[in-house]
Amino acid sequence: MTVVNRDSAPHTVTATGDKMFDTGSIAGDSTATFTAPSASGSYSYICTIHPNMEGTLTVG
Ligand SMILES: [Cu+2]
Repeated sequence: MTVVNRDSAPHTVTATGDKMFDTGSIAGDSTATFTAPSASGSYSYICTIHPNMEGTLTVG
C-alpha cells in the first residue's frame, strides 16, 4: 500500500509489536509503499521518530 507524508517533517509508519511493516523514514512531502499484512485485523502503528504519533491500519 502507499502512504503519503503531507507534512514537511519526516515520519515513519511502523507496526508496533512484531513489526509486520515498516516504511522507514519518509521524507516530507513524499510517498512510501509497504506490504500490508494479508490477514484481516487491526494493526497498530507508530512513527518511530515521534512515538506519540500513532494510528491503526485496518485490513478488511
Ligand atoms: Cu513522525
